[in-house]
Amino acid sequence: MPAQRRSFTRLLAFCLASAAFAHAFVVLQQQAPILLEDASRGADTLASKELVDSTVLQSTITKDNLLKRAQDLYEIAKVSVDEWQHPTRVIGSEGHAHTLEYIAQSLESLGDYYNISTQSFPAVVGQVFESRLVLANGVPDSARAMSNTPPTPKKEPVLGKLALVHDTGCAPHDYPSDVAGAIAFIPRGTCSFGDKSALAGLAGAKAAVVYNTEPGNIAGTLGRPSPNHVPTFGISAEDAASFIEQLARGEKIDASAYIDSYVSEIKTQNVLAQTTAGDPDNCVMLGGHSDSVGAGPGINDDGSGSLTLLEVATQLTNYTVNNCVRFAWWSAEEEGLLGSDYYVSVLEEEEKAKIRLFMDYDMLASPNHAYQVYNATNDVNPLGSEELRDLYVDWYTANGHNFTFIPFDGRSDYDAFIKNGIPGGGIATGAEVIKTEEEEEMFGGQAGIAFDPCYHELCDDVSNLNLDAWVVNAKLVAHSVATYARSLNGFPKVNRQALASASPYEPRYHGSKLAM
Ligand code: DTR
Ligand code: ZN
Ligand code: ZN
Repeated sequence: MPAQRRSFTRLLAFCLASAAFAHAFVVLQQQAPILLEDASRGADTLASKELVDSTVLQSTITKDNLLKRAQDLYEIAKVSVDEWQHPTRVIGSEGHAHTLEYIAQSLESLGDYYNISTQSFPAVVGQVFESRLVLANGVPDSARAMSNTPPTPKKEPVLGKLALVHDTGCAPHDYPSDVAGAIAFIPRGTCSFGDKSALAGLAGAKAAVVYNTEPGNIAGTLGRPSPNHVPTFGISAEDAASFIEQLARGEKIDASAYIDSYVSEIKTQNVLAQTTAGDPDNCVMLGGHSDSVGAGPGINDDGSGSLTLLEVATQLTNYTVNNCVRFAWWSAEEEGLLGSDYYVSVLEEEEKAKIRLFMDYDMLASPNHAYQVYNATNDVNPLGSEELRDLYVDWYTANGHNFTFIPFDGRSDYDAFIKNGIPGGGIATGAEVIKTEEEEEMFGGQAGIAFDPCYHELCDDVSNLNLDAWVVNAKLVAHSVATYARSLNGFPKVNRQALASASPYEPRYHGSKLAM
Protein backbone atom coordinates (compact mmCIF):
# COMPACT_ATOMS: atom_id res chain seq x y z
CA MET A 1 0.00 0.00 0.00
CA PRO A 2 1.54 3.37 -1.03
CA ALA A 3 3.03 5.28 1.91
CA GLN A 4 0.60 8.18 1.61
CA ARG A 5 -2.44 5.99 1.89
CA ARG A 6 -0.96 4.32 5.01
CA SER A 7 -0.75 7.72 6.74
CA PHE A 8 -4.44 8.43 6.18
CA THR A 9 -5.33 4.84 7.01
CA ARG A 10 -3.21 5.14 10.16
CA LEU A 11 -5.05 8.33 10.99
CA LEU A 12 -8.35 6.62 10.39
CA ALA A 13 -7.26 3.60 12.47
CA PHE A 14 -6.23 5.93 15.29
CA CYS A 15 -9.52 7.73 15.01
CA LEU A 16 -11.43 4.46 15.12
CA ALA A 17 -9.52 3.47 18.29
CA SER A 18 -10.04 6.83 20.01
CA ALA A 19 -13.67 6.87 18.93
CA ALA A 20 -14.10 3.64 20.91
CA PHE A 21 -13.30 5.61 24.07
CA ALA A 22 -14.91 8.90 23.17
CA HIS A 23 -18.22 9.94 24.72
CA ALA A 24 -20.29 9.76 21.55
CA PHE A 25 -22.22 12.99 21.06
CA VAL A 26 -23.22 11.96 17.61
CA VAL A 27 -26.10 9.51 17.67
CA LEU A 28 -24.27 6.42 16.37
CA GLN A 29 -26.40 4.71 13.80
CA GLN A 30 -25.79 1.91 11.37
CA GLN A 31 -23.06 3.19 9.00
CA ALA A 32 -23.23 6.46 10.92
CA PRO A 33 -20.15 8.69 10.71
CA ILE A 34 -17.32 7.36 12.87
CA LEU A 35 -16.40 9.85 15.56
CA LEU A 36 -12.75 10.87 15.23
CA GLU A 37 -12.50 13.33 18.06
CA ASP A 38 -14.04 13.49 21.54
CA ALA A 39 -14.79 17.15 22.17
CA SER A 40 -16.62 16.81 25.47
CA ARG A 41 -13.58 18.24 27.27
CA GLY A 42 -13.81 21.56 25.45
CA ALA A 43 -17.41 22.48 26.06
CA ASP A 44 -16.59 24.68 29.07
CA THR A 45 -14.17 26.92 27.12
CA LEU A 46 -16.96 27.74 24.68
CA ALA A 47 -18.89 29.54 27.36
CA SER A 48 -16.31 32.36 27.32
CA LYS A 49 -16.77 33.07 23.59
CA GLU A 50 -18.88 35.80 21.98
CA LEU A 51 -21.94 34.70 20.02
CA VAL A 52 -21.10 34.59 16.32
CA ASP A 53 -21.98 37.73 14.37
CA SER A 54 -22.22 37.84 10.57
CA THR A 55 -20.33 41.09 10.02
CA VAL A 56 -17.54 40.01 12.34
CA LEU A 57 -17.25 36.52 10.80
CA GLN A 58 -17.25 37.97 7.29
CA SER A 59 -14.38 40.25 8.27
CA THR A 60 -12.20 37.22 9.09
CA ILE A 61 -12.38 35.96 5.49
CA THR A 62 -9.32 37.05 3.50
CA LYS A 63 -8.00 36.49 -0.01
CA ASP A 64 -4.57 35.51 1.35
CA ASN A 65 -5.95 32.70 3.51
CA LEU A 66 -8.10 31.35 0.69
CA LEU A 67 -5.26 31.53 -1.85
CA LYS A 68 -2.86 29.73 0.52
CA ARG A 69 -5.34 26.91 0.92
CA ALA A 70 -5.77 26.67 -2.87
CA GLN A 71 -1.99 26.45 -3.32
CA ASP A 72 -1.82 23.72 -0.65
CA LEU A 73 -4.61 21.83 -2.41
CA TYR A 74 -2.83 21.96 -5.77
CA GLU A 75 0.32 20.54 -4.14
CA ILE A 76 -1.89 17.76 -2.79
CA ALA A 77 -3.33 17.07 -6.25
CA LYS A 78 0.21 16.68 -7.57
CA VAL A 79 0.81 13.55 -5.46
CA SER A 80 -1.36 11.73 -8.03
CA VAL A 81 1.11 12.39 -10.85
CA ASP A 82 2.86 8.99 -10.51
CA GLU A 83 -0.37 7.03 -10.95
CA TRP A 84 -2.35 9.45 -13.17
CA GLN A 85 0.47 11.28 -15.05
CA HIS A 86 -1.18 14.58 -14.02
CA PRO A 87 -2.55 16.25 -10.87
CA THR A 88 -5.97 14.98 -9.82
CA ARG A 89 -8.02 14.41 -6.68
CA VAL A 90 -10.43 11.88 -8.15
CA ILE A 91 -11.73 9.29 -5.67
CA GLY A 92 -9.34 6.37 -5.26
CA SER A 93 -6.30 8.53 -6.14
CA GLU A 94 -3.49 9.56 -3.80
CA GLY A 95 -4.56 13.12 -4.41
CA HIS A 96 -7.98 12.43 -2.94
CA ALA A 97 -6.57 10.43 -0.04
CA HIS A 98 -4.33 13.38 0.80
CA THR A 99 -7.23 15.80 0.40
CA LEU A 100 -9.15 13.87 3.05
CA GLU A 101 -6.08 13.86 5.30
CA TYR A 102 -5.66 17.63 4.86
CA ILE A 103 -9.29 18.26 5.79
CA ALA A 104 -9.22 15.92 8.79
CA GLN A 105 -5.92 17.27 10.09
CA SER A 106 -6.99 20.89 9.58
CA LEU A 107 -10.09 20.21 11.66
CA GLU A 108 -8.19 18.35 14.36
CA SER A 109 -5.80 21.29 14.67
CA LEU A 110 -8.82 23.31 15.86
CA GLY A 111 -8.83 21.53 19.19
CA ASP A 112 -12.16 20.40 20.57
CA TYR A 113 -14.53 22.88 18.96
CA TYR A 114 -15.89 20.19 16.66
CA ASN A 115 -16.94 16.58 16.80
CA ILE A 116 -15.11 15.27 13.75
CA SER A 117 -16.23 12.08 12.01
CA THR A 118 -15.70 10.15 8.81
CA GLN A 119 -18.22 8.00 7.04
CA SER A 120 -17.04 5.21 4.76
CA PHE A 121 -19.20 4.07 1.86
CA PRO A 122 -18.83 2.07 -1.38
CA ALA A 123 -18.29 4.09 -4.54
CA VAL A 124 -17.65 3.40 -8.16
CA VAL A 125 -14.65 4.59 -10.12
CA GLY A 126 -14.57 4.24 -13.85
CA GLN A 127 -12.70 5.52 -16.89
CA VAL A 128 -13.39 5.21 -20.61
CA PHE A 129 -10.02 5.14 -22.35
CA GLU A 130 -11.21 4.58 -25.92
CA SER A 131 -14.49 3.77 -27.70
CA ARG A 132 -15.91 3.50 -31.21
CA LEU A 133 -19.45 2.91 -32.47
CA VAL A 134 -20.06 2.06 -36.14
CA LEU A 135 -23.63 1.95 -37.51
CA ALA A 136 -24.11 0.83 -41.13
CA ASN A 137 -20.44 1.63 -41.91
CA GLY A 138 -20.79 5.16 -40.48
CA VAL A 139 -19.56 6.62 -37.15
CA PRO A 140 -22.26 8.84 -35.58
CA ASP A 141 -20.56 12.10 -34.52
CA SER A 142 -22.63 12.22 -31.34
CA ALA A 143 -21.68 8.71 -30.12
CA ARG A 144 -20.41 8.83 -26.54
CA ALA A 145 -19.66 5.86 -24.31
CA MET A 146 -21.64 6.19 -21.08
CA SER A 147 -19.76 6.75 -17.81
CA ASN A 148 -19.38 3.55 -15.75
CA THR A 149 -19.94 1.43 -18.85
CA PRO A 150 -18.25 -1.97 -18.88
CA PRO A 151 -15.73 -2.61 -21.68
CA THR A 152 -16.49 -4.83 -24.67
CA PRO A 153 -15.24 -8.40 -24.04
CA LYS A 154 -11.44 -8.63 -24.22
CA LYS A 155 -11.68 -4.89 -25.07
CA GLU A 156 -12.30 -5.84 -28.68
CA PRO A 157 -15.14 -4.75 -31.01
CA VAL A 158 -18.42 -6.68 -30.90
CA LEU A 159 -20.39 -7.05 -34.14
CA GLY A 160 -24.14 -7.53 -34.53
CA LYS A 161 -27.34 -6.32 -36.11
CA LEU A 162 -29.02 -3.26 -34.64
CA ALA A 163 -32.18 -4.40 -32.82
CA LEU A 164 -34.90 -1.79 -32.18
CA VAL A 165 -36.31 -2.02 -28.67
CA HIS A 166 -40.04 -1.35 -28.20
CA ASP A 167 -41.78 1.38 -26.21
CA THR A 168 -39.41 2.89 -23.60
CA GLY A 169 -37.07 -0.07 -23.08
CA CYS A 170 -37.89 0.01 -19.37
CA ALA A 171 -39.59 -3.42 -19.17
CA PRO A 172 -38.34 -6.88 -20.15
CA HIS A 173 -41.18 -7.31 -22.64
CA ASP A 174 -39.89 -4.26 -24.56
CA TYR A 175 -36.91 -6.38 -25.70
CA PRO A 176 -37.88 -8.62 -28.65
CA SER A 177 -36.12 -11.94 -29.19
CA ASP A 178 -33.90 -10.50 -31.93
CA VAL A 179 -32.09 -8.41 -29.30
CA ALA A 180 -30.21 -11.57 -28.27
CA GLY A 181 -26.77 -11.51 -29.88
CA ALA A 182 -27.48 -8.05 -31.34
CA ILE A 183 -26.81 -4.43 -30.38
CA ALA A 184 -29.92 -3.02 -28.68
CA PHE A 185 -31.19 0.34 -29.97
CA ILE A 186 -33.12 1.94 -27.09
CA PRO A 187 -34.96 5.25 -26.75
CA ARG A 188 -34.08 7.52 -23.84
CA GLY A 189 -36.65 8.27 -21.15
CA THR A 190 -38.81 6.99 -18.30
CA CYS A 191 -36.09 4.91 -16.64
CA SER A 192 -32.36 5.33 -16.15
CA PHE A 193 -29.64 4.52 -18.65
CA GLY A 194 -28.39 1.92 -16.17
CA ASP A 195 -31.77 0.17 -16.13
CA LYS A 196 -31.90 0.11 -19.95
CA SER A 197 -28.39 -1.31 -20.19
CA ALA A 198 -29.17 -4.02 -17.64
CA LEU A 199 -32.44 -4.98 -19.40
CA ALA A 200 -30.57 -5.16 -22.70
CA GLY A 201 -28.01 -7.45 -21.05
CA LEU A 202 -30.74 -9.66 -19.62
CA ALA A 203 -32.22 -9.89 -23.12
CA GLY A 204 -28.84 -11.17 -24.39
CA ALA A 205 -27.63 -8.02 -26.18
CA LYS A 206 -23.90 -7.70 -26.86
CA ALA A 207 -24.04 -3.91 -26.43
CA ALA A 208 -26.59 -1.10 -26.23
CA VAL A 209 -27.10 2.29 -27.87
CA VAL A 210 -29.46 4.72 -26.14
CA TYR A 211 -30.68 7.38 -28.55
CA ASN A 212 -31.85 10.76 -27.41
CA THR A 213 -35.50 11.72 -27.72
CA GLU A 214 -34.79 15.43 -27.48
CA PRO A 215 -32.21 17.65 -29.19
CA GLY A 216 -28.54 17.22 -28.34
CA ASN A 217 -26.05 14.59 -27.26
CA ILE A 218 -26.31 12.34 -24.23
CA ALA A 219 -23.58 12.72 -21.54
CA GLY A 220 -24.96 9.94 -19.41
CA THR A 221 -23.88 7.52 -16.72
CA LEU A 222 -24.93 3.95 -15.99
CA GLY A 223 -24.58 4.72 -12.28
CA ARG A 224 -23.78 1.88 -9.90
CA PRO A 225 -22.35 -1.10 -11.83
CA SER A 226 -24.58 -4.11 -12.48
CA PRO A 227 -23.46 -7.56 -13.64
CA ASN A 228 -26.14 -7.20 -16.31
CA HIS A 229 -24.79 -3.96 -17.77
CA VAL A 230 -23.51 -4.20 -21.33
CA PRO A 231 -21.15 -1.79 -23.11
CA THR A 232 -23.41 1.21 -23.69
CA PHE A 233 -23.29 4.32 -25.88
CA GLY A 234 -25.50 7.36 -26.14
CA ILE A 235 -26.21 9.11 -29.45
CA SER A 236 -28.26 12.11 -30.50
CA ALA A 237 -31.80 12.01 -31.85
CA GLU A 238 -30.55 13.51 -35.09
CA ASP A 239 -28.03 10.69 -35.61
CA ALA A 240 -30.64 8.07 -34.68
CA ALA A 241 -33.51 9.24 -36.88
CA SER A 242 -32.56 7.48 -40.14
CA PHE A 243 -31.75 4.20 -38.37
CA ILE A 244 -35.10 4.19 -36.56
CA GLU A 245 -36.92 4.60 -39.90
CA GLN A 246 -34.87 1.83 -41.56
CA LEU A 247 -35.41 -0.56 -38.64
CA ALA A 248 -39.13 0.23 -38.58
CA ARG A 249 -39.23 -0.78 -42.27
CA GLY A 250 -37.62 -4.09 -41.28
CA GLU A 251 -34.25 -3.30 -42.85
CA LYS A 252 -31.13 -4.94 -41.38
CA ILE A 253 -28.37 -2.66 -40.12
CA ASP A 254 -24.89 -3.95 -39.28
CA ALA A 255 -23.23 -2.39 -36.25
CA SER A 256 -20.05 -2.70 -34.25
CA ALA A 257 -19.27 -1.42 -30.76
CA TYR A 258 -15.88 -1.10 -29.06
CA ILE A 259 -15.18 0.22 -25.58
CA ASP A 260 -11.94 0.09 -23.59
CA SER A 261 -12.91 1.06 -20.05
CA TYR A 262 -12.75 -0.02 -16.46
CA VAL A 263 -15.28 0.24 -13.65
CA SER A 264 -14.58 -0.81 -10.06
CA GLU A 265 -16.04 -0.41 -6.61
CA ILE A 266 -13.87 1.17 -3.88
CA LYS A 267 -14.44 2.47 -0.36
CA THR A 268 -14.20 6.22 0.15
CA GLN A 269 -15.04 8.61 2.97
CA ASN A 270 -17.17 11.65 3.73
CA VAL A 271 -15.68 13.93 6.41
CA LEU A 272 -18.02 15.71 8.83
CA ALA A 273 -17.50 18.23 11.61
CA GLN A 274 -20.19 19.44 13.98
CA THR A 275 -19.85 22.18 16.56
CA THR A 276 -20.03 20.85 20.14
CA ALA A 277 -21.86 24.07 21.01
CA GLY A 278 -25.30 24.96 19.75
CA ASP A 279 -28.64 23.20 19.87
CA PRO A 280 -28.00 19.72 18.40
CA ASP A 281 -31.68 19.39 17.50
CA ASN A 282 -31.50 22.43 15.24
CA CYS A 283 -28.48 22.04 13.01
CA VAL A 284 -27.37 24.31 10.19
CA MET A 285 -25.64 22.14 7.61
CA LEU A 286 -23.41 23.06 4.67
CA GLY A 287 -21.34 21.02 2.28
CA GLY A 288 -18.82 20.97 -0.55
CA HIS A 289 -17.20 18.05 -2.31
CA SER A 290 -13.67 16.84 -1.58
CA ASP A 291 -13.16 15.04 -4.89
CA SER A 292 -12.35 16.18 -8.40
CA VAL A 293 -12.77 14.53 -11.75
CA GLY A 294 -9.95 12.32 -13.04
CA ALA A 295 -9.01 14.86 -15.72
CA GLY A 296 -7.65 17.50 -13.37
CA PRO A 297 -6.99 18.93 -9.87
CA GLY A 298 -10.45 20.49 -9.38
CA ILE A 299 -9.23 23.65 -7.64
CA ASN A 300 -12.41 25.51 -8.56
CA ASP A 301 -14.59 22.41 -8.79
CA ASP A 302 -14.80 22.00 -5.89
CA GLY A 303 -11.64 23.13 -4.17
CA SER A 304 -13.19 26.60 -3.94
CA GLY A 305 -16.23 25.28 -2.07
CA SER A 306 -14.53 22.74 0.17
CA LEU A 307 -11.73 25.16 1.12
CA THR A 308 -14.28 27.88 1.88
CA LEU A 309 -15.92 25.47 4.32
CA LEU A 310 -12.54 24.78 5.94
CA GLU A 311 -11.74 28.50 6.26
CA VAL A 312 -15.16 29.37 7.70
CA ALA A 313 -14.96 26.37 10.06
CA THR A 314 -11.57 27.64 11.22
CA GLN A 315 -12.70 31.23 11.81
CA LEU A 316 -15.93 30.10 13.48
CA THR A 317 -13.96 28.55 16.36
CA ASN A 318 -13.42 32.09 17.75
CA TYR A 319 -17.13 32.38 18.54
CA THR A 320 -19.93 30.34 20.01
CA VAL A 321 -23.23 29.43 18.34
CA ASN A 322 -26.85 29.00 19.41
CA ASN A 323 -27.63 26.36 16.79
CA CYS A 324 -25.21 23.61 15.91
CA VAL A 325 -23.30 23.90 12.63
CA ARG A 326 -22.46 20.75 10.69
CA PHE A 327 -19.89 20.91 7.89
CA ALA A 328 -19.65 18.14 5.31
CA TRP A 329 -16.97 17.35 2.79
CA TRP A 330 -18.65 14.94 0.39
CA SER A 331 -16.70 12.29 -1.48
CA ALA A 332 -17.61 10.91 -4.92
CA GLU A 333 -19.76 13.88 -5.92
CA GLU A 334 -18.30 13.59 -9.41
CA GLU A 335 -19.40 9.95 -9.62
CA GLY A 336 -23.00 11.00 -9.14
CA LEU A 337 -23.43 12.67 -5.71
CA LEU A 338 -22.60 9.35 -4.06
CA GLY A 339 -21.33 10.78 -0.75
CA SER A 340 -24.27 13.05 -0.02
CA ASP A 341 -26.71 10.40 -1.29
CA TYR A 342 -25.19 7.85 1.06
CA TYR A 343 -25.16 10.24 4.01
CA VAL A 344 -28.86 11.05 3.70
CA SER A 345 -29.78 7.43 2.91
CA VAL A 346 -28.56 6.21 6.31
CA LEU A 347 -30.05 9.08 8.32
CA GLU A 348 -32.88 8.05 10.63
CA GLU A 349 -36.04 10.14 10.37
CA GLU A 350 -35.40 11.86 13.67
CA GLU A 351 -31.89 12.77 12.50
CA LYS A 352 -33.27 14.30 9.29
CA ALA A 353 -35.58 16.47 11.42
CA LYS A 354 -32.54 17.93 13.20
CA ILE A 355 -31.12 19.32 9.95
CA ARG A 356 -33.02 22.57 9.53
CA LEU A 357 -31.41 23.40 6.17
CA PHE A 358 -28.60 22.30 3.88
CA MET A 359 -26.48 24.81 1.95
CA ASP A 360 -24.48 23.54 -1.03
CA TYR A 361 -21.24 25.24 -2.06
CA ASP A 362 -19.88 23.85 -5.29
CA MET A 363 -17.75 26.07 -7.57
CA LEU A 364 -17.46 29.50 -5.91
CA ALA A 365 -14.58 30.99 -7.93
CA SER A 366 -15.10 30.42 -11.67
CA PRO A 367 -12.71 32.57 -13.75
CA ASN A 368 -15.46 34.06 -15.94
CA HIS A 369 -17.92 34.10 -13.07
CA ALA A 370 -21.48 35.10 -12.50
CA TYR A 371 -22.99 35.25 -9.03
CA GLN A 372 -25.57 32.48 -9.34
CA VAL A 373 -28.27 31.58 -6.83
CA TYR A 374 -30.17 28.31 -7.06
CA ASN A 375 -33.74 29.24 -7.83
CA ALA A 376 -35.37 27.19 -5.09
CA THR A 377 -39.08 27.79 -4.53
CA ASN A 378 -41.29 26.52 -1.72
CA ASP A 379 -43.94 25.27 -4.14
CA VAL A 380 -41.52 22.71 -5.58
CA ASN A 381 -38.80 22.41 -2.92
CA PRO A 382 -39.06 21.83 0.83
CA LEU A 383 -40.45 24.75 2.82
CA GLY A 384 -37.60 27.07 3.73
CA SER A 385 -35.70 26.62 0.47
CA GLU A 386 -37.09 29.93 -0.79
CA GLU A 387 -36.16 31.73 2.42
CA LEU A 388 -32.61 30.42 2.03
CA ARG A 389 -32.58 31.57 -1.59
CA ASP A 390 -33.63 35.02 -0.46
CA LEU A 391 -30.84 35.17 2.11
CA TYR A 392 -28.41 35.00 -0.81
CA VAL A 393 -30.44 37.46 -2.90
CA ASP A 394 -30.60 39.97 -0.06
CA TRP A 395 -26.87 39.73 0.67
CA TYR A 396 -25.76 40.16 -2.94
CA THR A 397 -28.15 43.10 -3.27
CA ALA A 398 -27.09 44.70 0.01
CA ASN A 399 -23.43 44.36 -1.00
CA GLY A 400 -23.99 45.88 -4.42
CA HIS A 401 -23.55 42.72 -6.47
CA ASN A 402 -25.67 41.58 -9.38
CA PHE A 403 -26.83 37.99 -9.37
CA THR A 404 -28.76 35.55 -11.55
CA PHE A 405 -30.96 32.57 -10.76
CA ILE A 406 -29.95 29.13 -12.00
CA PRO A 407 -32.08 25.99 -12.04
CA PHE A 408 -32.27 23.98 -8.86
CA ASP A 409 -32.03 20.87 -10.99
CA GLY A 410 -30.21 18.18 -9.08
CA ARG A 411 -26.70 18.86 -10.26
CA SER A 412 -25.00 18.89 -6.91
CA ASP A 413 -25.07 17.64 -3.34
CA TYR A 414 -28.26 19.36 -2.25
CA ASP A 415 -30.28 16.81 -4.24
CA ALA A 416 -30.58 14.10 -1.58
CA PHE A 417 -31.50 16.67 1.08
CA ILE A 418 -34.36 18.28 -0.81
CA LYS A 419 -35.59 14.86 -1.94
CA ASN A 420 -35.89 14.05 1.77
CA GLY A 421 -37.77 17.16 2.75
CA ILE A 422 -34.83 19.16 4.07
CA PRO A 423 -34.80 22.75 2.78
CA GLY A 424 -31.84 23.38 0.55
CA GLY A 425 -30.09 25.91 -1.59
CA GLY A 426 -26.76 27.35 -2.49
CA ILE A 427 -24.73 29.52 -4.80
CA ALA A 428 -22.32 28.87 -7.66
CA THR A 429 -20.28 30.81 -10.19
CA GLY A 430 -20.90 28.67 -13.26
CA ALA A 431 -19.42 25.77 -15.18
CA GLU A 432 -19.64 24.90 -18.87
CA VAL A 433 -22.50 27.24 -19.76
CA ILE A 434 -21.57 30.20 -21.96
CA LYS A 435 -21.73 33.73 -20.49
CA THR A 436 -24.18 35.99 -22.31
CA GLU A 437 -23.66 39.62 -23.35
CA GLU A 438 -26.08 40.64 -20.60
CA GLU A 439 -24.08 38.68 -18.03
CA GLU A 440 -20.88 40.35 -19.21
CA GLU A 441 -22.60 43.65 -18.46
CA MET A 442 -23.59 42.37 -15.01
CA PHE A 443 -20.37 40.64 -13.92
CA GLY A 444 -17.61 41.65 -16.28
CA GLY A 445 -15.49 38.90 -17.75
CA GLN A 446 -16.17 37.80 -21.34
CA ALA A 447 -19.39 36.89 -23.11
CA GLY A 448 -19.27 34.01 -25.52
CA ILE A 449 -17.04 31.77 -23.41
CA ALA A 450 -17.91 29.47 -20.53
CA PHE A 451 -18.13 30.69 -16.96
CA ASP A 452 -15.36 28.16 -16.30
CA PRO A 453 -13.62 27.09 -19.51
CA CYS A 454 -11.49 24.71 -17.41
CA TYR A 455 -14.53 22.90 -15.99
CA HIS A 456 -13.54 19.23 -15.61
CA GLU A 457 -10.26 19.94 -17.35
CA LEU A 458 -6.58 19.71 -16.38
CA CYS A 459 -6.37 23.50 -16.31
CA ASP A 460 -8.71 23.79 -13.30
CA ASP A 461 -5.72 24.82 -11.17
CA VAL A 462 -4.90 27.83 -8.96
CA SER A 463 -4.59 30.11 -11.99
CA ASN A 464 -8.18 29.21 -12.88
CA LEU A 465 -9.58 30.94 -9.81
CA ASN A 466 -11.27 34.33 -9.82
CA LEU A 467 -10.00 35.33 -6.39
CA ASP A 468 -12.15 38.45 -6.08
CA ALA A 469 -15.33 36.49 -6.79
CA TRP A 470 -14.15 33.80 -4.39
CA VAL A 471 -13.69 36.28 -1.53
CA VAL A 472 -17.16 37.72 -2.16
CA ASN A 473 -18.73 34.27 -2.10
CA ALA A 474 -16.71 33.08 0.89
CA LYS A 475 -17.97 36.11 2.82
CA LEU A 476 -21.52 35.18 1.79
CA VAL A 477 -20.94 31.63 3.04
CA ALA A 478 -19.75 33.11 6.34
CA HIS A 479 -22.89 35.25 6.43
CA SER A 480 -25.12 32.22 5.82
CA VAL A 481 -23.42 30.24 8.62
CA ALA A 482 -23.43 33.10 11.13
CA THR A 483 -27.03 34.07 10.43
CA TYR A 484 -28.51 30.63 11.03
CA ALA A 485 -26.03 29.58 13.72
CA ARG A 486 -27.14 32.66 15.62
CA SER A 487 -30.88 32.20 15.10
CA LEU A 488 -33.38 30.09 13.18
CA ASN A 489 -36.31 32.12 14.48
CA GLY A 490 -38.85 32.48 11.71
CA PHE A 491 -37.16 29.91 9.52
CA PRO A 492 -39.88 27.39 8.49
CA LYS A 493 -39.89 24.10 10.37
CA VAL A 494 -40.32 21.08 8.13
CA ASN A 495 -43.61 19.23 8.55
CA ARG A 496 -42.36 15.70 7.99
CA GLN A 497 -45.86 14.19 8.03
CA ALA A 498 -46.86 16.46 5.14
CA LEU A 499 -43.84 15.26 3.20
CA ALA A 500 -45.36 11.84 2.62
CA SER A 501 -48.00 13.36 0.37
CA ALA A 502 -45.67 15.92 -1.16
CA SER A 503 -45.41 15.87 -4.95
CA PRO A 504 -42.21 14.03 -5.86
CA TYR A 505 -39.37 16.26 -6.96
CA GLU A 506 -37.88 14.47 -9.99
CA PRO A 507 -34.92 16.47 -11.32
CA ARG A 508 -33.46 15.60 -14.71
CA TYR A 509 -29.96 15.60 -13.40
CA HIS A 510 -28.31 13.81 -10.56
CA GLY A 511 -24.87 15.35 -10.34
CA SER A 512 -23.24 16.60 -13.50
CA LYS A 513 -24.54 13.63 -15.52
CA LEU A 514 -28.00 13.09 -16.86
CA ALA A 515 -29.41 10.03 -15.16
CA MET A 516 -32.25 9.44 -17.60
N1 DTR B 1 -19.92 21.60 -9.80
C1 DTR B 1 -20.43 20.71 -10.81
C2 DTR B 1 -21.90 20.40 -10.62
C3 DTR B 1 -22.71 21.63 -10.61
C4 DTR B 1 -23.22 22.21 -9.52
N2 DTR B 1 -23.99 23.29 -9.91
C5 DTR B 1 -23.92 23.40 -11.26
C6 DTR B 1 -24.48 24.32 -12.11
C7 DTR B 1 -24.22 24.19 -13.47
C8 DTR B 1 -23.39 23.18 -13.92
C9 DTR B 1 -22.81 22.23 -13.04
C10 DTR B 1 -23.12 22.38 -11.72
C11 DTR B 1 -19.68 19.43 -10.74
O1 DTR B 1 -19.36 18.98 -9.63
O2 DTR B 1 -19.41 18.85 -11.82
ZN1 ZN C 1 -18.61 20.31 -8.29
ZN1 ZN D 1 -17.43 18.54 -11.34
